[in-house]
Amino acid sequence: MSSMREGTHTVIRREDYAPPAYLIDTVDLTFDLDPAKTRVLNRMRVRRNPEAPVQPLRLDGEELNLARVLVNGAGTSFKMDGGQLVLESLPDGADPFELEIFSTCAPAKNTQLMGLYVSQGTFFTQCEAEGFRRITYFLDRPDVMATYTVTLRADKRQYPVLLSNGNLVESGDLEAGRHYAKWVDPHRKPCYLFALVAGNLVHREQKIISRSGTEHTLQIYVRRGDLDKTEHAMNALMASIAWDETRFGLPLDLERFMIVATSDFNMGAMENKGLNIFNTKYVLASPATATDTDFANVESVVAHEYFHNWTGNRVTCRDWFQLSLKEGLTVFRDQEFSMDMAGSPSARAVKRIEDVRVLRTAQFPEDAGPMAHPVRPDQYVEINNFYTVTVYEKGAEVVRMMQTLVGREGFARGLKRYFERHDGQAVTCDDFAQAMADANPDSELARLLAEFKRWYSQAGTPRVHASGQHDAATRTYTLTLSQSCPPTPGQPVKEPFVIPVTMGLLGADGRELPLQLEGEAQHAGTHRTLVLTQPSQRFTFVGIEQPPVPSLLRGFSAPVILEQDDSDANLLTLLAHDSDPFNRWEAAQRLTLRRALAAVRAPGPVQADVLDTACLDALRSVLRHPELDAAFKELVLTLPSETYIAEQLDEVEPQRIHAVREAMRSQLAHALHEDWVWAYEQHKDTGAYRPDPVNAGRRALAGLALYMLCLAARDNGNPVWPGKTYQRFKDAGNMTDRFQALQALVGSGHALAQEALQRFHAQFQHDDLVLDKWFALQAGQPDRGGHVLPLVKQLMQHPDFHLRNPNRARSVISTYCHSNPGAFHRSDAAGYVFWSERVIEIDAFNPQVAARLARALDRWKKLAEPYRSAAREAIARVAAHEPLSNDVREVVTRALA
Ligand code: 0A1
Ligand code: ZN
Repeated sequence: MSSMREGTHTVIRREDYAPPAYLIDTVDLTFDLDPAKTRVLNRMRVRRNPEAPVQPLRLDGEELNLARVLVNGAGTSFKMDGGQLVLESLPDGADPFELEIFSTCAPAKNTQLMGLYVSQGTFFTQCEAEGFRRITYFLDRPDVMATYTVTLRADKRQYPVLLSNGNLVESGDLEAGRHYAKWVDPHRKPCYLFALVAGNLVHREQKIISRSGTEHTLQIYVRRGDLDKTEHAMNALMASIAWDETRFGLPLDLERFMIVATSDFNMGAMENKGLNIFNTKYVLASPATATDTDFANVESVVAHEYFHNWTGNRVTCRDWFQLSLKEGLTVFRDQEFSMDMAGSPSARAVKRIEDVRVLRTAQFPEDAGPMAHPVRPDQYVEINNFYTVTVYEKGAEVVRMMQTLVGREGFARGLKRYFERHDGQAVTCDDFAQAMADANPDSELARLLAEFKRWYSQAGTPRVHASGQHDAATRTYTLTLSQSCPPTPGQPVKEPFVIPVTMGLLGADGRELPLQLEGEAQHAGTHRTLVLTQPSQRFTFVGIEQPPVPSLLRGFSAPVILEQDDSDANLLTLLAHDSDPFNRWEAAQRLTLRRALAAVRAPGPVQADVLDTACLDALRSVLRHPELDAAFKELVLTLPSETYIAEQLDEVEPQRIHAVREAMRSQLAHALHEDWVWAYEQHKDTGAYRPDPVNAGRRALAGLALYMLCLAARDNGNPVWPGKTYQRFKDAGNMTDRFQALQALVGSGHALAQEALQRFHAQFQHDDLVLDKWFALQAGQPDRGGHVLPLVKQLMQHPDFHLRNPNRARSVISTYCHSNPGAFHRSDAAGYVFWSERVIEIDAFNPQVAARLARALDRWKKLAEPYRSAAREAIARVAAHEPLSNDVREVVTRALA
């Protein structure tokens, strides 16, 4: 099968790392681009690595046709071993030699989208993690760094634009209507950062002068017709460049920085040196076609890829186990950038809440399931399976905790030290942590470095149990914090973690109390960070007259589950008064979660009144609050997701959770009806479209209000709000308002939804990214009597559905399997059967996309019967299928273990 790896599913282990036997100093590549058969001439200067024992040179290759191998211009003997090209008789000694390899590949047949492939008539590459070996034979590992010269030759009419990393040094015409371009990248790089693009593209260009006075050219390449959707990405790029210089002193090190968009891409985007390649989803945005969320995503992904230019490219990973070295750090940097761009403290908090929501709904389940792995994994079968929320988002939390322990300035100092030491090198997570600690020798991080690094080596989400005791006689409050961490695959026992717990104490009136620990000469303000290092620790605060209300883990200062059985009264105080907006939001989440869990666990049918008056009143007062921002209100008024509720339970009955959450939503819709009307009227007009946090927040709240009003109308049969919603849908001046109105109609199952969906399709049928939303909205809608699965099957028959396009496949299939638990977990098992069929079908041409879909049943062991047995059967069916990629096999094997 062409899409299968040639090797078997060997386990790669971190402890087996050995330096490369050879080093490659320069690479000179010449491409004769042809979709059916591209010729690649690869001339390398190679030498033995003095640090490694003498051994044969083994070059990685995959799906290549080898034509010629020359050493110093002469033919040489070689053998093939499991896809590798093995050269045994190479010149002795330390002198470099010239190795020339000529091979061909077939980009048009490359459906995996790894290596060199064709999308809509344009050539693209994707080399991370191990795609370069699908272009030429090479030492495909990140610790082999070389300088690249690349010549591209292609038909001039079909491929007028020829791009690669670095600077264009030469270009011109060739015979037979062909032309060429020669690019030189002055920076040494690992091959996973190689890129080329050839096609008929147009571009937006911007010249900028950096702080040091050098000029740079920024370009964004897209298909003709998309140019008017690139302004936002260009602004984001300029803002990212300015931010990295200001906050960390890191300048752009290239004369030319290019972004190219493709609609066929497995992931979000890729940080190839000087030539980032993006999924169109994260480049293109216009008010008419993109929502506020899309605008925010474009900004943060552009920033993320740009920040990799230092964290990832200038300093890269020694091996793929160190992936979080670049990813955790770069996610942290893009999160900080977005917060700094957001401006106000409240807008910063909104961003933080959104990030924590992702962590808790995606990473926590991963850390508790069969694919759990440390931020720095110890082993893998297929590295593509480890581009995970653990490596990315939990990795970012680990970096954030370092910043908490050394302070913002200390962190900038640590990053500076890291680049002074390691610029141009391929290093490890240990090297990063060491630089941070060494630059902050008096910090808690330096003192506790070895223990802190358990965050890199131990998987699983720690639980922190908090209990407090007030002593009126001594006027003290003793807070006991205990930690534990459940076993994860291969790690039955855990050592204690270093957990920074940022906190405050509130009086019953909501005022913040001064925090003075026993033995301290004076108080340290009203907000401080306790550092937990032991299984259990006590902290005694003095001068506390009354039992206080603890506000713990402010800003979500550590990626842990906080177990705190404080009273509803305490939560209501925090919701009303906490100076930390994160914990204010968290108080509302805990209040509603508590009620949801009680209703799920209660015997008998789900009752309509899951939320009590106190809870509804508290939510109402947030909604009506004169000072709080709309964006924050929207987050508080959004109930915990079904996935998050499920995670709190030992045994999951997905249909009951769905029913409880729907009951809560409907209660909110009715009990707060007048308030929703008010909220909608107050926030519905945001004037000329601007995607800033204030305006986006107003739209988000208006959108939620509209949804609630349509939900209420569904129950009372009043046509007024659906009618108004349809009108708003038709008249909307931007995609956010339009799509929210459409969501409200579809989500409430109103008859007008069909008309609106048809109209929307007719209006946007030529815009792929908008059509993705149209598909996803339908596949993700609340289930009514099992109607979603047949609809999903029908959507797959739609002429606009293309299984081979990852965005489109995800918009229907992943939305259904990953994001619509109420519709996916059917008691007749049809959802799981559908899932298994799609995993197998997609695996035959794109293992990466299939393996991600395969993760939808990760948490099957938690399911109640009959779901559990049906899920196991479906997974076993996938596991038994032949052939199966290493990617999917690793996921299903671990799930069944
Ligand atoms: N390094 C990229 C993510 C990425 C990884 C693998 C890919 O292969 C299809 C593509 C992109 C990032 O963090 O943005
Ligand atoms: Zn990244």
